[in-house]
Amino acid sequence: MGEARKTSNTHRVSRRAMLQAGIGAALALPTAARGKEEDLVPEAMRVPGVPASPYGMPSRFEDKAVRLLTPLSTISPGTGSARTPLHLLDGIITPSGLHYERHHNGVPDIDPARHILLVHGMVREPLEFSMEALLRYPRTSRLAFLECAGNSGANAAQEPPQTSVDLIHGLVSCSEWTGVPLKLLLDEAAIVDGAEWLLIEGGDASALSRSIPLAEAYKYGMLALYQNGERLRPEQGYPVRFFMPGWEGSLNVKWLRRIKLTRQPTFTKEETSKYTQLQPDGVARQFDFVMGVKSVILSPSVGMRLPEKGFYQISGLAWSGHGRVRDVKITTDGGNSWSQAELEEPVLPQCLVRFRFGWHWDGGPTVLQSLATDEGGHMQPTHSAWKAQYAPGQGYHYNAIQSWRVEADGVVKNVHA
Ligand SMILES: Nc1nc2c(c(=O)[nH]1)N[C@H]1C(S)=C(S)[C@@H](COP(=O)(O)O)O[C@H]1N2
Ligand SMILES: [Mo]
Repeated sequence: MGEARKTSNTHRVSRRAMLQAGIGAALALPTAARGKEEDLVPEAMRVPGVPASPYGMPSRFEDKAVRLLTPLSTISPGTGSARTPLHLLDGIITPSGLHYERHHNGVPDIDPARHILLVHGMVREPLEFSMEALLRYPRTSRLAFLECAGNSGANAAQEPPQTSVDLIHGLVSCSEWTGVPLKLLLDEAAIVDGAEWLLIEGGDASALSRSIPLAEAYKYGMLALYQNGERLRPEQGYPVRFFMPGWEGSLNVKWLRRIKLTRQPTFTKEETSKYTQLQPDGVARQFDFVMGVKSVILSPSVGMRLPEKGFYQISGLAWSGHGRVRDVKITTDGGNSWSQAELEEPVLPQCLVRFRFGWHWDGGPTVLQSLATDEGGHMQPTHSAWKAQYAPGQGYHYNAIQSWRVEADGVVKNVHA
């Protein structure tokens, strides 16, 4: 390095800019390039590239950015989940091919030409919608996260898992969803007095079904047909899914087949045997729909190793099912002092928000945490405060502050602080 010459002015400028930005030490190396300019022309400029393709794929050098598969059943191989590799992505949008998956009995292969959506029960006019008909209704779009109620539940364990941030927190993703407002269909079917709930059923082998209060579903529910600009992926519920921004994943019924208006909740298996939260007094919370405020530092995170002391950009995601994230505070000294992270625009309700924070690591052991508050004033609890709300073993709706311990050798560990 000592022999290398600094060859250009721009190089010095960017070094100075980096220093001014607080990075502390520039990471780029002074160029060792010498010789004639044409000798420096890279190989890719000397031969024609490959032609255009019908559907683009990521670079072959990005083959690590894939979903992490976690099958839950050997009897039923389609049952399980696949997590989003959150720490390998940036911004707030999850590419459709990396959206997390959670299937209770595999992904059905549904021909949209034969799929029918039924609206019935307490309506004056029970209706059947072909996909062709549904696609002629007015649509709206919105950016929103989707999160499984079981996301982050691994942290509810006594011993914090030393796996990866993606395996712990990767059951959340964020897309632009486009579809038909539910209220258009309900108005057409004409709701009968006394209807208070909906039963929403999927057309897969698990017939996943959930009860949802009519008032909220009428206001915010969407029949999603498009995701990130293209028709839904089969894994996300093609040809149509129910979408309820900010509400727990399982309510967002995929391969939507039936909406039935009812007086009472139906008490399906997904709201009795699953997706309830047992409390210490033996009473379970049921119909706990909204995903709480949460944040997680993705970089650095468990399993990584900081190569040396110096500048790091702490970066992560925050979200709340209640509305907008108001602020994210960061501590880099185990909670002794807190600073505001920068929230990157757009900051939308029920949407992932990217936060960033510049940090100079002095090389000593420390604990990093992020703490999100939403516009409703909801704040993430500590791990022990979260645990105190529930019976042991209850792992749904885990939204406690995530603590990462940075060891003196730079290794990052998951700790319950
Ligand atoms: N029909 C049907 N809908 C379903 C499921 C399912 O197995 N079948 N899984 C639910 C659960 S538990 C979650 S978390 C989300 C996952 O949606 P995704 O696979 O698009 O991420 O879909 C929900 N909707
Ligand atoms: Mo879920």
